[in-house]
Order: sequence, then C-alpha cells, then structure tokens
Amino acid sequence: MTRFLATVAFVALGASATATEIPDPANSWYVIDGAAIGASIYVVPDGSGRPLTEAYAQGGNVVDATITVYLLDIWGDPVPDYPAEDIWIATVDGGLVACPGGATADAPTDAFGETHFQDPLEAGGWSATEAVQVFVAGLPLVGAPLELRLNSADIDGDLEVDLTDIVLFAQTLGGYDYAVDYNYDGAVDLADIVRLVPAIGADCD
Ligand SMILES: [Ca+2]
Ligand SMILES: [Ca+2]
Repeated sequence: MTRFLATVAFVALGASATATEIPDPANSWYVIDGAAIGASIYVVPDGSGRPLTEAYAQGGNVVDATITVYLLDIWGDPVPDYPAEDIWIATVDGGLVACPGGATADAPTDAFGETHFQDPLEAGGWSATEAVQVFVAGLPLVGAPLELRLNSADIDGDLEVDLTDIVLFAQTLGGYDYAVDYNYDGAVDLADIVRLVPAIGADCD
C-alpha cells in the first residue's frame, strides 16, 4: 500500500510539473550570430527603425543581429507557446527606453521553446555599453548580456522625436557621437540626417 501511494504521488508530481511549463531563467538562454557581435541597431518609437536582421556592424555594413531565445523549464525541457509579451529585451544601463510592448519577442515560443527578436523595436534612447539582456516575466535569462548597441532618432529617450532631439542632433555636427551615428559608419553626416528627418514626429503608436 505504501509503495502504491508513493507511485501515485510521483506520477501526480510529474504530471503537474509538465503542465505548468514555467521557463527557468537559469536554464533558458539566448544568442546572436557571431558576425553580429558589437553591431548597432537603429530604433524609432513608432517601429520605423531597422529590423534586427538589418543591423549595422562597425563601419556601416549590414549584419543580421537576430536574437534567438530558448526557453527551458527546470528539467531542461522546452517551454512551448510561452507568450511573446512576457519575453523582452532591455539594456543593462537602462539606455534603451521601450514603448509598452515595444521590445518584446516577435512570437510565442514554438514547440522547441524557441523564439526570435527580428522585428523593429518600438523604442528610443541609446546605449553604447554593448549589454543587451533578454528577460522572461521580469527575470534575466542566464548568460552574459549580448554585445549589441542601440541608438535612436529619439535621442533623449522620452519616446517622442521632436525639437529637443533635433537640437541634440545638431549639437553633434562637426564632431562625433555614437548616439546619432545611426548607420554606425563612424561619422555623423548626411547619411544620419536622412534617417532622422523621416522620424520627426514619431511616438509610440
Ligand atoms: Ca525625444
Ligand atoms: Ca553615420
């Protein structure tokens, strides 16, 4: 009888654990392609910035900075169908400022617990610390932050591209500031102005 009860308890525990499918931040992880290490992503609050698939490597070449995320539970099994809105990225220095839901994964996790960040972020601000982390339900996943940097037409990160940002941009002309080197070619010039101008007036949709 005792052995029977123990067996029932074990089966019940296994069943409930499988059904919950809660990702474990210590087992879940994320990665970018090696070619994208150190790349820069241009973002705009209305989502009219660059997709992560078209980030800029230092020097200005286009590189695929897709972030791939794998959610695993405490047993190391994939967590499928985990909602995209509970998977988001943030910078360690807080320089990236996202609209509500503007820095979340593109889709729920698939059968392998996998999802991606490829769509343009809806965000402003900038971060040159090359430290982007993936969070699930508020907890950072295991692993070092990604070496990615971000900048935006919304330079001051108030989620509106307006006169204040234009003034900040103008102050960098004749010098150099990563915050406004939108194509990451090492110069602040016309190529960056043509990215700023169409973003004027943008805010969170
Ligand atoms: Ca602004
Ligand atoms: Ca530039």
